[in-house]
Amino acid sequence: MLGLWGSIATLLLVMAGSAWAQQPPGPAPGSQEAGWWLPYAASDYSDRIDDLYKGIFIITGAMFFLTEGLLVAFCILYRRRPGVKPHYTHGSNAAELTWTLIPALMLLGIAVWQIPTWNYIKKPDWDAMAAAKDTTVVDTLGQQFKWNFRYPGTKEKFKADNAEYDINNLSNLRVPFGNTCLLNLRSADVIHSLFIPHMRVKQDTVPGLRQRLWFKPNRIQLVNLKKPPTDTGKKTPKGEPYLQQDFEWVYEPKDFEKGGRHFDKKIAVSSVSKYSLKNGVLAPLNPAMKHRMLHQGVVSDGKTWDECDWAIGIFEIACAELCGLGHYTMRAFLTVEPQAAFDYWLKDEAVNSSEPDKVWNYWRDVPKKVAEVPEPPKKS
Ligand SMILES: [Cu+2]
Repeated sequence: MLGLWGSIATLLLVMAGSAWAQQPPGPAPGSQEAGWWLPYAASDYSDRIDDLYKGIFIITGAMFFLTEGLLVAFCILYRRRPGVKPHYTHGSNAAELTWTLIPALMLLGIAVWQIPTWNYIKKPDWDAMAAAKDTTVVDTLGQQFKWNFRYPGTKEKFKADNAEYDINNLSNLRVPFGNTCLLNLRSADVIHSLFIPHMRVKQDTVPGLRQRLWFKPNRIQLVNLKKPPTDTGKKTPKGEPYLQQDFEWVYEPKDFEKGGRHFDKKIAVSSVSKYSLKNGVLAPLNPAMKHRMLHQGVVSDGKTWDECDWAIGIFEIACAELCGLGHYTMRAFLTVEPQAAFDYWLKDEAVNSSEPDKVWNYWRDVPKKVAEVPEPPKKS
């Protein structure tokens, strides 16, 4: 018994040691399919999160079956039998020590094993990241029951005099492919939690505090519009057939540039979701809509459904904190798109943006002292 526990603990310590030695983790090569009931992994560090998840799942799963198995086995082995006298025991210090120390060591092993990944994701040099050329900074404001996004500095960048303020985009987060996305995160009312499952990122946001999170998308989906969707045989909750659109992955931003594999494709870059793709990615398919199309590095507006051959898949953003009765409607979308399409969208929004939503009045620098918190406006 002791030998088994001992070898498990040793294994964990070895795992922890090797993880400790391999920091800092670089970009993961990326697997096509995450498996284990997980959605596709689509960001720089998502494979590392998955490795931790799977490792901890295996360890806790094995422990569950081991302990529950022993419990059932002992119930059967030492059940009441006629003529057999029970043996009374008043505890064993050796046994107590064993089953306390070994799980403690295992937990310690897991704790050490995850440190490099935690530091990589949670403790980057935030200022350097925000200042880097290939970083897109987005202000993100949680509100019952929607996510507001804003791109600071864009008014100045595009010299858009008619824009009242920086672009603010409700429920739609757009990021150029190949860029790091840094989100400044705040809440206007209650505790929310920004969750982007495919990026393997989740961060609570608390009123009065600023949180930051970052991710770097490392693949996007191109949805084939020319192939009709296939029927999976399953039903949606509404009882309709569950359809899936054919798609392929793109790993390199340069594939969309001149000479790249997808340079000549006619790609719809703005649309809405209709069918769900495999593993929860949403396919932007609405024939009635006019699309913005990227073709040979040039974006053109108002294309019809038939003119586009491909479309960009959309990732879902959710709130992972039960934040009120409308919590389940607190949903937004992440579009990772080629740089040219993103630039076009950003400029268009900067020039044509409307008044910012009043909720942005809540956005202010975190006061250093409690006394500096402004008084709420008095109700007359
Ligand atoms: Cu919420």
